[in-house]
Amino acid sequence: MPSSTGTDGTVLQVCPLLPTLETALAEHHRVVRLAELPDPDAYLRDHGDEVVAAVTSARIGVSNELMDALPGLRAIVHFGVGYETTDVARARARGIDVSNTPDVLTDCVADLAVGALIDVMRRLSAADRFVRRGAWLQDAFPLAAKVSGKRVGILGLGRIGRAIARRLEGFDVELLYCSRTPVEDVSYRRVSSPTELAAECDALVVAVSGGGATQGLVSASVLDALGPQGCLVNVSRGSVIDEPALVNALTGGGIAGAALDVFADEPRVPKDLLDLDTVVLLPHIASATHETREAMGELTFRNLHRFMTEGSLLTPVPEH
Ligand code: NAP
Ligand code: 8YV
Repeated sequence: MPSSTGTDGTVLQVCPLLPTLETALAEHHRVVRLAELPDPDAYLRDHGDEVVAAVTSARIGVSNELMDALPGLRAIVHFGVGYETTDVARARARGIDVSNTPDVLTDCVADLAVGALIDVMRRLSAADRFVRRGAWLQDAFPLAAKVSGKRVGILGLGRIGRAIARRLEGFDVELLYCSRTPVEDVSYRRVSSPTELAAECDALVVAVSGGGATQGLVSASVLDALGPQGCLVNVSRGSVIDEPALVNALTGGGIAGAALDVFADEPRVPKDLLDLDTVVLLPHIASATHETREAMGELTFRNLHRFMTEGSLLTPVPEH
């Protein structure tokens, strides 16, 4: 298997992964599964220097502590497009390459975002609960908000943001966006700040990357600008939204509703949201289809395999 540029060192699997990915990794490489070791600390102490590559999920990443315990580490391969759980600058400073799985999940995340937007505006989940609890026998379900023709703001017009916008064009929606860099080849209007975006739209869809730079980007004042008729959709990361401010806005009628696939402290969801009929709560499932997870697993494997055989990654994360 190893070539002249490759390596036959150990691959550390940091957390449980897709079963088909785990099988492929184990078939082609010497893999140690950290979570299955009786004493992970002892393994890292005695064998940490044998590990050349770590495979992990976007949710778990590689902590600084783990990175430090692997002096021979040369690649970190993420299953998932987000990689804010790994300190990439720190990895780079040590000469460690980092990859993720862009593009292959874009369609599914965008599909879910549009579904979530329609759900929160037309109140589909709430209407389903209404029927199930027998309330329809007593009364008609209250009217909801129209989706087609509305103004939708996309915060973060990257791969996923653009795919969401493309889908919404089919709903004759007026699209606005905010991202640090202007996107040249779209006709959507760019506004200069998340607050301005929220003030100008009926629904705000959050698709920025996570991490320190976007922490709390959707602040209390952004939610205030969205207003009592406005809806929020978040398929990005929970950290992007000031979650206590969001809970206040939702419980106090500051915004009309929210559809949330991600939370600040997953899998824990703020208690106050659990009984709110204006909120759609999803367990981080935007990429969770058979087709997309297999494609993510395949790309993860190809990154790792190429690194082990040729010494380079297929989809390295961009320089910042
Ligand atoms: P991407 O192509 O890198 O897009 C990220 C976008 O965020 C870029 O347009 C970037 O534009 C923008 N951005 C970054 N910082 C910003 C800021 N401070 N203000 C405004 N815009 C900012 O990544 P992607 O593939 O679309 O994925 C986006 C994110 O979706 C991932 O990082 C991940 O967190 C999340 N995600 C979630 C799920 C899920 O299951 N819910 C699945 C996949 C991905 P500028 O740099 O020009 O600002
Ligand atoms: C995954 C994601 O659910 O790709 C991402 O950044 O958030 C999702 O696709 C998850 O992170 C896989 O670990």
